[in-house]
Amino acid sequence: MSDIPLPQSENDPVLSRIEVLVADITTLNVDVIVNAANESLLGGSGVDGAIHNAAGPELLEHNKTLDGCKTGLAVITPSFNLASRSIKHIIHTVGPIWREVTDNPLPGQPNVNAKIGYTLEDTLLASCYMQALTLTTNHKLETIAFPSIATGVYNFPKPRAAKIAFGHIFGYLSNYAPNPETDFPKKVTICCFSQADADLYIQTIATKDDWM
Ligand code: AR6
Repeated sequence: MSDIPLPQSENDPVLSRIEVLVADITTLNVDVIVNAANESLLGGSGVDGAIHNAAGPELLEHNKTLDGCKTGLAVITPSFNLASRSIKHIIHTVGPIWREVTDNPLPGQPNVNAKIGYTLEDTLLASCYMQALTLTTNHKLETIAFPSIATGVYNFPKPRAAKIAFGHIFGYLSNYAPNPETDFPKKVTICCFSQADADLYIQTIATKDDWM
């Protein structure tokens, strides 16, 4: 695992609460980790498989009692075997499957998303981050780690996903949890699974004033 210093983080009180790591998310020392799940919540490959393996079969049994989770929404569960580390909870969220051409989400009406320059997938991915952060606030959890949701099996373009992820994490902390003494979460980890992904986030953050 490598801890990567962010550009300008010393001078920016919000940026100093965001870190980028290269790691297996199940090994982190945080209160809650986010799972990039599918709508069944019954496990899969990628980070979902790693989290189910590490949490153990009780997680699957628990999730069978839930009614799944729609794309863009999030649910919180116990962490089962991961509690032996510091991880107390898992937030399962379902990222959008990337499609090159997005259908109009409201047939017969103007496609508002397309007109203002973002796709339905962008909105749904943003919602994953906002929902997970809101659960973290409501459950008073201090530290949360995100994988790069939807950028594996679901094929969301990585540079686009990095902007959405960082932009919404930064925006959420700035607007909804500005005081780390009293607000939750206090710290957000972006957990990458390769150095190349981490480099992309560092670049995205370094150029944030150009695109945010
Ligand atoms: N720790 C951190 N990040 C990881 C890990 C790990 N252990 N393993 C993979 N990644 P993906 P998606 C990264 O495919 O695109 C599953 O089958 C990976 O490199 O896990 O949202 C679900 O059940 C990538 O950057 O999730 C769904 O069916 C990121 O995690 C579907 O895949 C997300 O890749 C969800 O697809």
